[in-house]
Amino acid sequence: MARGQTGEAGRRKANGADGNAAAGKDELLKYYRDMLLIRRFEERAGQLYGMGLIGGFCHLYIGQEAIAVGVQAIKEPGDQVITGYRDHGHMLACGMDPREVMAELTGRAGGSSKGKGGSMHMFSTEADFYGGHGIVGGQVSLGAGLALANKYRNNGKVSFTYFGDGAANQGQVYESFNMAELWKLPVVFVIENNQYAMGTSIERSSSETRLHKRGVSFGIPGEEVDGMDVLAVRDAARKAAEHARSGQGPYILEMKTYRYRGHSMSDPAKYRTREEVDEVRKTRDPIDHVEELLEQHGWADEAALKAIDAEVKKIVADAAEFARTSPEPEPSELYTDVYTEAAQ
Ligand SMILES: Cc1ncc(C[n+]2csc(CCOP(=O)(O)OP(=O)(O)O)c2C)c(N)n1
Ligand SMILES: [Mg+2]
Repeated sequence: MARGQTGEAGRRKANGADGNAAAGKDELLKYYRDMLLIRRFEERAGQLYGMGLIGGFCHLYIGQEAIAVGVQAIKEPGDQVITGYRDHGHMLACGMDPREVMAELTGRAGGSSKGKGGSMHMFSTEADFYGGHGIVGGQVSLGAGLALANKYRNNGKVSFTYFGDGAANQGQVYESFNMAELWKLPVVFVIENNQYAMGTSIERSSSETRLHKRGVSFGIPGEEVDGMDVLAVRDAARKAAEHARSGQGPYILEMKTYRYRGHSMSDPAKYRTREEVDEVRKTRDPIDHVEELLEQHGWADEAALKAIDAEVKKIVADAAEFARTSPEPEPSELYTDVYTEAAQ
């Protein structure tokens, strides 16, 4: 396992032993439920894909749930989120309707992009979610642009711009870093380092694998975070957002995480062993971790946790049914919502 991946330090911190990361009962239960919703939603999406109800690309977020949920916990209304194609979990964390997200996956009119965007192209400005982008690293410049707009409007908002370890090697990331620091833009760059870019490990593709150091030559501070620990994510995100919001410019958070499933839906997975995946699932799972904390504190017993799971499963089953029965878009929709009137 890569540097910083042992998880033990993160676990101790999450237990509040060093006084940094703690959460009350309601908060912890909410993080648990929100992460479980993403997991069950993604499991169901995988099934629908297998049944032929979803076509094209479909990148599941299973294993990385603590990141979207932990950052969401400290976001203020109006703070933007923008990410790549591994986006379903972010949309759910932002509060988008699971029905609309699932129906977009099945290409139906009830989907959030009216069935014309699919897995990688969903947006909801009401939920402060700006996509959903298929060009690796492309969203980083757009996220810096959102931050530029925030600064220009002096609205006190922060852009949370997510990208992967593979995207971290794209040139435009560094053009964006330069301008973001030069103009002190309110942006938090969240790198979801899940150790792999499609079929390539970070060790094989990166000369410097400590991605939080990638901002050093621009003067952007960065830190490594246990991305499997929702409380560590939340606390690091709070600190980074305060930095950005108070006019000090961008901040980089490297979230150490892991994706359990294949890159997309067909993945021969020759680049890692089954044992490696099993080991992470067994020892570092972000949902199991919160479950342990809840039990340790006596805040939820097995029956209470099962009830949450049942409630979440019901939401997901309802979303899947909606996604299966919503009609396909009318041919007349082919040219609608392609362009938009620019605001004056
Ligand atoms: C500019 C560009 N190059 C290549 C691709 C093909 N591609 C899609 S995903 C991906 C890997 C990116 O990995 P990472 O940034 O680590 O994100 P993850 O899939 O792990 O979430 C590649 C190379 C693309 N979509 N866009
Ligand atoms: Mg990756």
